[in-house]
Amino acid sequence: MFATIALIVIMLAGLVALRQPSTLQAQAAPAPLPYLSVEPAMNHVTAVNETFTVSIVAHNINASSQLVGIEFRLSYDPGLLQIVAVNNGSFLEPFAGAPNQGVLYLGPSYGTDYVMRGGFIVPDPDAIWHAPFPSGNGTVATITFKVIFEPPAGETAGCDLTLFGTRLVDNAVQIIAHDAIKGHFEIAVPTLIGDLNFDGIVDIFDALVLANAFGSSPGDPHWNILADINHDGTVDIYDAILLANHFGETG
Ligand SMILES: [Ca+2]
Ligand SMILES: [Ca+2]
Repeated sequence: MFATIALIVIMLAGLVALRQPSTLQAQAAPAPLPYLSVEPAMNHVTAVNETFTVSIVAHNINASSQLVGIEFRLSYDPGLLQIVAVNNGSFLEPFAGAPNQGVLYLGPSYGTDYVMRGGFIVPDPDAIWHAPFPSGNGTVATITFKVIFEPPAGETAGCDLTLFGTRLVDNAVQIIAHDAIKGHFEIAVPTLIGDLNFDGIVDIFDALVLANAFGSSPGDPHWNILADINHDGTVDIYDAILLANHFGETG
């Protein structure tokens, strides 16, 4: 009998170990693990004082994990960006109805280079949480940044938008294992559309810059944000057409 129980414990321990992906695996294929991400991952602006909004999105939340609270910190470069708005996402709302008592949002609270935000489902008056528990994907919060720095012509500036100190908490106040995926921000101020090398004329050299980045998206080794002339996150024929339309122009 004891031996049987011991065997079952060992098997369960093995199963639990199997369910804990290594960090490397999590980075390569985050899909099976719950994760928070910054979306869109790439944020490109072309002028100072522009604003852009990112969503903090929860993914792969499993109802069986009985999640009741989410907290995150998002860091940025305060020399480049200023936060102008933090709004609630709706992810927890559908799971917070009676006899639960709604969602309580915490923050935003600001550090020198980050914002912190939390929210949790308020249990019933006896401190019991009731199903259904959160599942699937949804937006936890949206954060709007204003760009406060303009790089010199021909240069770009940018920073990561990094999630850290993230916590997914279950109804036993235990941390649910999860991953966090950062976003990025870049500003490049064009003086002449299609002048990708900033020499004052749109010519074959700019076309070569674009050709070198052709087919790329953010994260690809040959990605060049300048070549994405229409700012849709891919260097493709539409960018080439824009360049061609301005071919020969000077400024
Ligand atoms: Ca040029
Ligand atoms: Ca493009």
